Amino acid sequence: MNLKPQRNLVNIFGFKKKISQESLKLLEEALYKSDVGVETTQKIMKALQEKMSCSSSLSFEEVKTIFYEIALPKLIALEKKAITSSHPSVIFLVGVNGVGKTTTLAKLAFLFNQEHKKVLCIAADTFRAAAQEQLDQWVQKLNIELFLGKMGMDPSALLFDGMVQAKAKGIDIILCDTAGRLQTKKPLMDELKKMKRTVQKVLPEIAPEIWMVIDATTGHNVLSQCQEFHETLGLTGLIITKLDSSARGGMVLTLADTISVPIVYLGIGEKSKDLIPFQAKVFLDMLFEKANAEKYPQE
Ligand SMILES: Nc1nc2c(ncn2[C@@H]2O[C@H](COP(=O)(O)OP(=O)(O)OP(=O)(O)O)[C@@H](O)[C@H]2O)c(=O)[nH]1
Ligand SMILES: [Mg+2]
Repeated sequence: MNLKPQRNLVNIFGFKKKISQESLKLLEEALYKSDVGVETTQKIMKALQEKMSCSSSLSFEEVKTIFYEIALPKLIALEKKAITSSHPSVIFLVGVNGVGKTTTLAKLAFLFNQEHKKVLCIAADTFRAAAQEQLDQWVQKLNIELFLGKMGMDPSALLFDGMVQAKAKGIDIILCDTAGRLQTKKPLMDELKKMKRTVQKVLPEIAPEIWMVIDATTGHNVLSQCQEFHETLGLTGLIITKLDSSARGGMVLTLADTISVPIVYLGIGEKSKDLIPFQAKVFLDMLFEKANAEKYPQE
């Protein structure tokens, strides 16, 4: 069998041929290369070895069954109902640069708007030129309310004013965009802490949701990024984006091995409808069947 190390599980398991003892090593390599974590990979390899001690080769279905047995419980543990019953819900999207925060914010606004919730987006990325216009373009297209401020202003000050307005208008869901930042830049991380405290100044009874947006193509750096953001802010959810373009979904299993923050949504494209709630079984099916992506809503 010609099993080249591949970058995604679709390609690893996309073959329908038998797996022999010799090809197991290649399979292990391929799992690592597609960012499946060490712990999960070793468990899978051990289970495959045990199974193989009884027969000289394994079918695709047998390998898939073992993978599901090991990965599914881990992923089910990461499922969470996205929105709590608090009113209003305040959701921050945080993360490093360019992962898809603003796009995901627009997708969430679209989703909640469709559920007939009153949504306000707060454009609190006052750092990157054009960040506010980017969000403005999205919300105009979707006909959703936006609170804007001046470039360069303190994002907490902008947030405070936006929160006061949201409270006065009886908004159900407040979505707050933030500027991308590296987890190693302490002053910028402190700025996010300050923003979190600002929510409690206006709505003392509300614990904001802090969702970290992660680009599926990030690779191993994702762990240190996630851990730092989690330590600083107490993340309450993760959103994995760009699963359509990379299919490196194995990194979700690495996350499951090391961090117990639930995954709330998956980004599967650049359009407003390309956001799906995280469901463990659906996600694993997506990894195994390329065609499955077509089953999900597209514009
Ligand atoms: N293919 C694909 N592209 C995405 C997805 N989500 C976001 N993008 C693209 O990723 C790029 C960056 O998205 P932004 O939303 O600007 O990312 P950001 O995190 O807000 O960036 P900064 O504010 O600069 O930190 C854009 O070209 C988006 O269209 C996704 O799920 N799939
Ligand atoms: Mg942005």
